[in-house]
Amino acid sequence: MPAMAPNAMIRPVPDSFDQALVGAGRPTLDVSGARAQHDRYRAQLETSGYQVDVVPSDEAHPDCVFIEDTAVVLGRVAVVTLPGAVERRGETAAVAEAMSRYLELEWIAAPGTLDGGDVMIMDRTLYVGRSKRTNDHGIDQLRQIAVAQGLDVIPVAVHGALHLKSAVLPVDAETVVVTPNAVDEGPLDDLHIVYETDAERNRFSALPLADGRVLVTANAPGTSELVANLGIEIAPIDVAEIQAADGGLTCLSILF
Ligand code: CIR
Repeated sequence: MPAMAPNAMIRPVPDSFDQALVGAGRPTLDVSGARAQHDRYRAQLETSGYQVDVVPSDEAHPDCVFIEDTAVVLGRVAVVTLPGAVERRGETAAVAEAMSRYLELEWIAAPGTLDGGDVMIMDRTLYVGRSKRTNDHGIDQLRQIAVAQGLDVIPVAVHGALHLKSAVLPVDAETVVVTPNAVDEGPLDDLHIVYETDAERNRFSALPLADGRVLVTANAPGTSELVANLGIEIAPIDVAEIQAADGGLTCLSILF
């Protein structure tokens, strides 16, 4: 029997994207630019071998393109999150319905909050950011689901970034690129760390693709070169309009 293609679930950029949440100030967000960049991101997923599944976007939720935050896939289970930002809680229902066609569902419930951008899976370990969006109740609920599958959960305090994966990006099975002074690095002891350069602070993001290449943000060439020096084939992509709304490369898809 031929192997099944891995799945990538994405959500298109809504017209309301210019109202997306941003941490600092109110930058002008370019909806059509973000959409063009998202189209190229989708093309990269498809070229690399992902079967791409599109959840319709939702004008009532300007941040819905950041689908990663709404569900975490652990084996045959999709854990539907309770996003830390109240404005984003209505994003989960459509993703849960789409996920239910493939996987069993579990749910994070109040008072727990969890954003998928805080969950980094390395082999059998889940590193989970304790951040503005993810609290200890959310981490405990995720731990219960993870432990049932033989997975470990290690909390990581995030103090200088929106999510754990805003500042800690896996590029291979044991290497992460880390933004200095953004998270408590103690829990990352078992991993090989490469540091984002100071000149490119908060610009580097990465997503390992299905064909072994690693998608990297085009506006962080120096840090990307450090990754390439590890023998990793990098594929730069410009997602500056997505980054303007505090997003990176992981947040635009759920891979399973
Ligand atoms: C937010 O503030 O929730 C969005 N504007 C950005 C979310 C980015 N998500 C992610 O990196 N996982």
